[in-house]
Amino acid sequence: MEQTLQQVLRCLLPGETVSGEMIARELRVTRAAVFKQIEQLRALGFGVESVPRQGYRLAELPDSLLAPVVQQGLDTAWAGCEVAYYACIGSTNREARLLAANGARHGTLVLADAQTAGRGRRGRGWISPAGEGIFMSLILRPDVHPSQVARLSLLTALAVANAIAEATGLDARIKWPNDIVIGGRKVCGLLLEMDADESAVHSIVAGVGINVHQRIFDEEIAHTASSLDLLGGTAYRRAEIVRAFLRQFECAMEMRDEDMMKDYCARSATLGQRVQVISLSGTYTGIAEGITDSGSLLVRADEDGALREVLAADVSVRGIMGYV
Ligand code: BT5
Repeated sequence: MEQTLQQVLRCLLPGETVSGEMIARELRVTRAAVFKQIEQLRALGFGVESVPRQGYRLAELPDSLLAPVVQQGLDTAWAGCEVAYYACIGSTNREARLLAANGARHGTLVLADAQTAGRGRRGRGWISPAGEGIFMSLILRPDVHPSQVARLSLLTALAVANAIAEATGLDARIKWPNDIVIGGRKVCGLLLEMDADESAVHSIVAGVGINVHQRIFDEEIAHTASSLDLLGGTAYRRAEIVRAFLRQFECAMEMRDEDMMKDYCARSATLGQRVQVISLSGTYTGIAEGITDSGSLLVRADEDGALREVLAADVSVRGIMGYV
């Protein structure tokens, strides 16, 4: 059903008037089946006009993440080569890992309009209301050793921050290690998961959740979170942001390490700031001075002036003046 819907949409996207008969012939379904899908598209907000004796014409495109909408005009070489869209799913990361285990191609994107069990790090959750955000997971099969995966995590953060900046003009910054913040508010979280053994990475799933249209937030995050629409004072198109992400991801993958790190540092919200490092063994403050190739944060501790390496897995880092 969903498959045919997306195929009918693909026929209509160029904006020309197409006859029901032509669509039916192309998709090898009945005209009645085409009509049913047209009705379904209308119910989803697609403005499909009936042109007497000529057929159907797509006059208005809603803010949809259906695969044909996302892939329209996408000019990447491999990122987003295949898009698996779900109106509602538990977690796109979980689905992407299953697809990867079943041989999904490098560059396959899993996208959802809503998640019921969106995952954050260390067992935390990601609030994922229908139609409000972008919930996506990119499947990667890079030829890298497990020790090089940290680079991919930095690169994903850079690609998302660049994509948000490109699509909205907003000053998106990376809060180490995996948040994207704007004006001190979290608008996006990243979760990379990998399937690897000691010597080889089989697949990596780069999960990205972006708040786009939310105007109200659960109490838990009301003081730290925001959305692109709220910050930009307009209504952004989610598919455009997804396309920008896929493009920026390919660009970042092509970059030399030094250039990527330079761009990452330029987009960092954390570097140069006084931070509080909260770990199981205690809390201390210091200045965030650098980021290593393996993704650790270097903090000059206030108490003894020593440079300490902070691993992403171990700690929370908070700015002294607030969330960032
Ligand atoms: C993250 O974890 O920030 C990673 C979130 C990754 C979500 C994406 S959505 C697509 C893909 N599929 C998945 O299942 N996951 C990925 P962490 O740093 O642990 O932050 C989680 C914390 O952020 C929560 O405990 C909340 O405090 C807060 N939070 C939850 N939902 C939020 C939202 N929509 N906006 C801002 N903050 C949120």
